[in-house]
Amino acid sequence: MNGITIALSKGRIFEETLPLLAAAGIVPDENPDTSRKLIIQTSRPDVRVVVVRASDVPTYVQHGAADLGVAGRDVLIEHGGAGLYQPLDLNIARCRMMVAVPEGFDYAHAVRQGARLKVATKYLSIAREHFAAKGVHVDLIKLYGSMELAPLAGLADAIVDLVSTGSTLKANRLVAVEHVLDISSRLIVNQAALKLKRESLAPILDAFTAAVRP
Ligand code: PRT
Ligand code: MG
Repeated sequence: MNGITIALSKGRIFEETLPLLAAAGIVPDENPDTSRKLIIQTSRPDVRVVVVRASDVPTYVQHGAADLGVAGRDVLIEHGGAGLYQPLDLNIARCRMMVAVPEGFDYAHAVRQGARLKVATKYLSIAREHFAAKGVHVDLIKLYGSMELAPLAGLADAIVDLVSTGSTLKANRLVAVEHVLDISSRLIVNQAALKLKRESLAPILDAFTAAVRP
């Protein structure tokens, strides 16, 4: 493949990357939220978009199946970042990773007592490091989604999840009790592609850099 392949996930990352792509003269032919196509051509014959799960974006770029991608800091930390350049924070899809518990659960008290907490999360590495640094004893339970249900169903005492507006926590009578990380999405580049396709990639990287909003 001589052209450029960009890996994006549908939903917020696709939507919020559109203005940056436009700044590089790239307009996708279709929106993955309404189309079922997984390979989307663009206004530039040499550029295509592949639509993958958010957590699969680093894998496509690492292995060179995509030259570029956009992925959340959460996803990148869990992936580990091997084979990736991460040249640019795009400042999009922003949110916070938080520890949350059911309303009425005294988290601070439980921690002071040295209680062993059951914590459900999709983000095992981030959670492990967070609680280790705080000296909090936890048993981590891996989930793939809907973390908010875990404390309500009696699976866990607490969750580690992403929060943006806070309305999901509120709707499930959970409260955030600890900040773990500020999250935004980064541009990622395959390390070999950066050398081999430098001439075609550099203008796109420059356009993205100029279009990032503080
Ligand atoms: O949905 P899928 O399982 O395919 O993958 P995904 O959930 O990882 O994808 P997607 O598109 O939902 O998220 C992609 C990236 O967007 C994440 O990796 C984050 O970096 C970023 N992001 C920003 C968020 C949010 N904001 C966010 N609010 N990702 C998820 N959420 C979820 C959160 O997990 C919780 O369930 O939205 C809910 C909370 O939202 P509020 O507004 O109610 O607080
Ligand atoms: Mg999602």
